Amino acid sequence: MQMTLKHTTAGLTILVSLLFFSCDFKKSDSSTTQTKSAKQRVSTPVFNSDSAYHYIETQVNFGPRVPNTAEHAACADYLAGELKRFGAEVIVQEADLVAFDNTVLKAKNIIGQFNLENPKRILLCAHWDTRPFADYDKDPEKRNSPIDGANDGASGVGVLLEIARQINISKPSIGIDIIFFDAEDYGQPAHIDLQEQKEDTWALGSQYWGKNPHTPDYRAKYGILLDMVGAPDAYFYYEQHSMTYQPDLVRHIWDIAHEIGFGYHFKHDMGGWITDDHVYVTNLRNFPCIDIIQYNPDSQLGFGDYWHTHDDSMKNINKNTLNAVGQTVLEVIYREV
Ligand code: AHN
Ligand code: ZN
Repeated sequence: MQMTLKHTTAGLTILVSLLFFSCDFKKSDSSTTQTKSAKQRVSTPVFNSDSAYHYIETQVNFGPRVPNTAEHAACADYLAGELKRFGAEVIVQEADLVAFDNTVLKAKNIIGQFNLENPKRILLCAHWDTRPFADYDKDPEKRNSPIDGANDGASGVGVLLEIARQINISKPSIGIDIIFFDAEDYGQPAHIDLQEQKEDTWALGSQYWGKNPHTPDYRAKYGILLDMVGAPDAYFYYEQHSMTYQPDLVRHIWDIAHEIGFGYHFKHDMGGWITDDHVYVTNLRNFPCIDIIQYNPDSQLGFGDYWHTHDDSMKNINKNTLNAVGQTVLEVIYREV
């Protein structure tokens, strides 16, 4: 008992001193930046993880957001409404997309544009749909029902809605586009037999947008995709496609995370090759988009054990992780002048 107590006290002391250290660091850093470019640099807002958590919970409360369901339609209206409330110019891009099993998905990519007058832009994105099956659930009877997708889906969107709210309060110098991609998670299950393996069955919404951008010839300086950014003790590694697109950008973002005190979550180490929305954004639109995605080198599938199971519920969401990702992305965009 006593050992545990001592241990905890020591841990707390280290935590408190780290907090002070990172505050000091931030202060001196922003004042240096201000003297260099006093006109343009807007100081970075403080990310509110309670707020992000609320946006995730609201999405989950609609029920699974599987295309062609009433829950999906209701959530689309909510997401577009929130972006409008935060001052974005909103476009809802609708498309009929054919899934691996030939289901026609009534898909909606939800796009919020900020600082439209600025031609220099950064794209922030996440998928908002949820997987129609729980193919990796340990209970075979539950594998055919759709998941809550609290982390896989709602977390990235929740973090980006909080970023949108902050952008509305204090405008960054650069233009920002936020896209919630649909139909990312309707991909062909890996272990269905008697069925030929099809290509490009994941990320249908971003594939459509990549070929039909909301603005002709749309380009950003770079993009950041958030996927599964809310689980407790999540680690983010260098995703391998992202490293082939722009390794300096990946290192820059990870360096900022370390500098502002979130090195615990951002590992300066190689992760997996993950087929996700950023691959289609990069290849179809010709600018680098990198993926911040939870990676678990010890697990067979590469993600958390909750992945594509019914354990991906609100119990799988942690505010410290949301804060680490949200504050890092805010810092990255407010440093752009
Ligand atoms: C595959 O593993 C095929 N896709 C990873 C992207 C993904 C699925 N993200 C969330 N769900
Ligand atoms: Zn998924």
